[in-house]
Amino acid sequence: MEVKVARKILNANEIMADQNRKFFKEKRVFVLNVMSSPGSGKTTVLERTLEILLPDVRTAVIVGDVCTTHDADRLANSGAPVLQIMTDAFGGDCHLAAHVVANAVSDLNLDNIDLLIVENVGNLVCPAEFDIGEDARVVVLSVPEGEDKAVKYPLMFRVCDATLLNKIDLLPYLDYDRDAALKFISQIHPEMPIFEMSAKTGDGFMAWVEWLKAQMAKKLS
Ligand SMILES: Nc1nc2c(ncn2[C@@H]2O[C@H](COP(=O)(O)OP(=O)(O)O)[C@@H](O)[C@H]2O)c(=O)[nH]1
Ligand SMILES: [Mg+2]
Ligand SMILES: [Zn+2]
Repeated sequence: MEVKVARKILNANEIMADQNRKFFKEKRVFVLNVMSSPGSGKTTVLERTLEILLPDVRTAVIVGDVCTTHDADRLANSGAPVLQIMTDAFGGDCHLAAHVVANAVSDLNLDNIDLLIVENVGNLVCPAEFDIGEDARVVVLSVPEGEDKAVKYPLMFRVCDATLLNKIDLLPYLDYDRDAALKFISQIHPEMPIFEMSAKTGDGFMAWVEWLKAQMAKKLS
């Protein structure tokens, strides 16, 4: 019974996600879904990414958290239009569903936007199951989380198009086996690009932003 209900919810989500995708295509907006566990550095990575992208790439951001507007406040400093979704209004969901994104998007003017970034709720499990109508998905994995998260949360790494391996500035302070981490990620998703970076120092950001721009060019050209 529970399985049937879960399947129904996911099917309804698929239909809504397809509608979102159609709408984004009409608006010629590329949508990036950014996922990770809490604290791996999504907001910090996005702050730095926006610094590089703006003003050339006209970007808007939707941020999902259970509570608070902390992340929207941080990202709004970039000057980009930012909208915070607080999922406690939707029963405290630990992911963004397609209809929640559709609702938020109706409050944004996408006419002059090329890129819509969605910072998902911090969680390595169910955000991977909910298509929101995005064009690309990335997972931020930070070094202090350990080497083996890709094999512990394989769906997340399977559905993503790239891994942003963040906080490499901390490597000298940790017993982190970089080769093992890269191997685990490749085991789950062979050939997936892995960008090793530090949102603190800015290391590795150019390669990541070039990749993102190339994905956008594929859709929007
Ligand atoms: N040392 C270091 N700290 C980072 C880096 N990126 C983010 N942080 C810190 O990690 C904490 C969580 O970052 P945040 O961006 O809020 O993570 P989010 O919950 O995934 O959005 C903050 O204290 C950040 O300053 C990084 O590359 N290196
Ligand atoms: Mg955040
Ligand atoms: Zn959830």
